[in-house]
Amino acid sequence: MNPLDKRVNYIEKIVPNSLTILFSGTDIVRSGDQYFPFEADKNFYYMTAINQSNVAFVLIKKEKEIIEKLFIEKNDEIMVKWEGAKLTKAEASKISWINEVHFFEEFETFIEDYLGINDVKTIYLDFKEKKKPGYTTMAYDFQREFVLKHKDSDIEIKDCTPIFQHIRMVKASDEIEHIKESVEHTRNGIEFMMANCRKDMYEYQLASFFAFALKYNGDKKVAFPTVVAGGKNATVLHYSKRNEILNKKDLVLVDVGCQTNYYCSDITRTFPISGKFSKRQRDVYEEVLLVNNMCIASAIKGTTLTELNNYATDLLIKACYRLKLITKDEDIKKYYWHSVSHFLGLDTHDVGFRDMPLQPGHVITIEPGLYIEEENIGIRIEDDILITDGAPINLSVDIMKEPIDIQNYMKRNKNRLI
Ligand SMILES: [Mn+2]
Repeated sequence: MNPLDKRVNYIEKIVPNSLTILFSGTDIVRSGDQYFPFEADKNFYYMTAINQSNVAFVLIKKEKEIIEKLFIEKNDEIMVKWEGAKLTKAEASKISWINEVHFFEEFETFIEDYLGINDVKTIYLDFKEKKKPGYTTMAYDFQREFVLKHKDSDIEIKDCTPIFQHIRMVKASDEIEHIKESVEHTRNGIEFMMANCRKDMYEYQLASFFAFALKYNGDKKVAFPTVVAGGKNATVLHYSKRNEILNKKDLVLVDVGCQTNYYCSDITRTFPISGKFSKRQRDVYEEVLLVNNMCIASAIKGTTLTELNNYATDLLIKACYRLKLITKDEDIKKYYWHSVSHFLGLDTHDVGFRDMPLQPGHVITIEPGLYIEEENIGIRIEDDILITDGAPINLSVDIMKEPIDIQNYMKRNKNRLI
């Protein structure tokens, strides 16, 4: 689906005689003359497919006409020699399917002139979240200046964030392809870790195999900080220290994701550092795997994430009785306390509503876990699932999770180090 078709969904949801103004965002200083790698605001990217800083997109909805304009930065001759060229007008137009591309320096004049001669009732800005002290974005800056300049204006400023939360939930076929590609890179990285996992290795060393696989196979980025947690470290959900030694008696939990064309994957696998599960580890693992598979099968049209989590919790309670971990239902909180699912897309924790019935095109994770600190066991198994009209499709079906497959794979690769 080209960006033009994505904009159609948005246009249907806004009122006529309105202006929508979206900004890609600014470069953020890391330190000195260094900047963090730039990543465009995801709603802006969704609408324009452009990933460049200091770009504004203006969408005008009249009663019977739509006008779209993009405002990009001019190339500076000196900066081109240092950093390379920014998009030209023609390039920006080709990527975004927006015919009218101007330079950013014309943006303010254009808006003022347009408001001067047209009867605009509403301006949509993307505020994202409640303003925190000291936090600002180009949308907030625009609002502040607008209010100063137009004190007596009866134009209503509306937040378009909720509209994006709705339209981004349903993925088009190209978005699903990007997620699949991202999952494939993650599969490759996880297998690379399984093949090269050795006792007494540091967690960060195991993590480096994932980073290597992503970089080597197409310079891909991680979707979020890689979690590699041995033994009881796996009972910390977003454990990010990665500075402990992997003990041969323990399991290691890897929660990893890749970003491809700005679409994320988010996968968790847990495997034995020695290559072989102990009896107890395997018993707990099989219980989590059962819940993983049952929740995937239940991720059907019409259900909600809240319902899926209630279902997962019920199943995990039963599992904990079988594992002799609990004597009453409430004690499950000691061993499972997160949620079994979130939406996935341009963001790892993508926009969406937990109590809205799932529809075909939604992509969610299924990630039950059990965390038994007193036994140094933390297990989570996470897959990425596409909701359809029929049975759900497990996009990460090729990433092994059966204990026998993991053990055989690690055995076959026992000589691999890289
Ligand atoms: Mn997740």
